[in-house]
Amino acid sequence: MLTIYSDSHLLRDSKTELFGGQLVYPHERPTRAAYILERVKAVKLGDIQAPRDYGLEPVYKVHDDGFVKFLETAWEEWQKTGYKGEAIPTCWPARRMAMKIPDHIEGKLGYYALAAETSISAGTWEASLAAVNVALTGAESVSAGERAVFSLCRPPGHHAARDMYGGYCFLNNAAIAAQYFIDQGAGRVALLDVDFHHGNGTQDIFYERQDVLYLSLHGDPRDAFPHFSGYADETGLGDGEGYNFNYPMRPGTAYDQWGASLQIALNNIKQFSADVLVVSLGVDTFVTDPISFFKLKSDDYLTCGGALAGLSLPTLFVMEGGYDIDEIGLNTVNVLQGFEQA
Ligand code: Q9C
Ligand code: ZN
Repeated sequence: MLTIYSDSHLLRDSKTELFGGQLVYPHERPTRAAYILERVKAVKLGDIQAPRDYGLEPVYKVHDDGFVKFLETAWEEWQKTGYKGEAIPTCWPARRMAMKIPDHIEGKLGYYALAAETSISAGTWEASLAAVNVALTGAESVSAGERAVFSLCRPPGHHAARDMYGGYCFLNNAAIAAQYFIDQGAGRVALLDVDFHHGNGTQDIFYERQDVLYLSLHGDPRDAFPHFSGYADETGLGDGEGYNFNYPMRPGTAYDQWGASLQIALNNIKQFSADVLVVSLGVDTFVTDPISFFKLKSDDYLTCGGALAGLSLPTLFVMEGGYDIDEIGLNTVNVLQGFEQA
């Protein structure tokens, strides 16, 4: 399997994550991608290619103009205030408050953020844009006839909505790739999200559309981030009604139950008769993940990959989360090897 990778992810190296009331070194860190790349090389998964540059046009197809401009300039604006730390929102438009975009960076951060753990730091914009190019280059290769491609994106993307960032995500790599497939003539794209967290951003982007089917297996929002999205009764709206499937699961879920939900999701993808599959691939479902509560084992990722291959669709894997860094290479590449060996 072909892997798309860029060293530009190194530009995203925030020093702070607001976690448990403390500022800690982020779970979402550069070694994640380094260890995955190392495993790709160790097992000789296939060629590794650098991304091409697609510019901002594909980004604007999925994200709001003001939001993109905000991300582009946020770090510079924040630095001008003279604050010493990284950019973290502290004030939000909560219930019954004005949904107007303030001029001051403090207000803009609150307007565009969906959570406070994700600091904006030097290089965040550049790395986020590079991750989009990694996803798009993979999509282009799949469009050109590759059976499956792995886009080793970092930072991740599935929490980024049309006009919101957070959950370690800024631009929605998988959603931008899905839109690219549609623009290349695909009639129906299935976007299956197996990251531990609900991909609220991806759901938001396609919620009123029936050309992109979104399905997500994740920690129940009663128990897990992002807490305000991901319930089973979120099924789509308008034209998109019936084209959004959520499979929330409770703490302690192991592969017996997780795999059963996966089979239901795969059956829904078959019924939809998708032309292409995008997989938002997170391995934070792993038993020893430091921020999650599912109990998947390393071998379960081989089984999962095999099940995905059973759809017999052109497939783009887009990297999302996974924070047990010692095992992230093994677990991620197991999905890809399970897929290839099926
Ligand atoms: N107590 C991704 O996996 N904070 N994002 C969780 C847990 C945010 C995860 C707090 C987790 C975001 C792409
Ligand atoms: Zn996650």
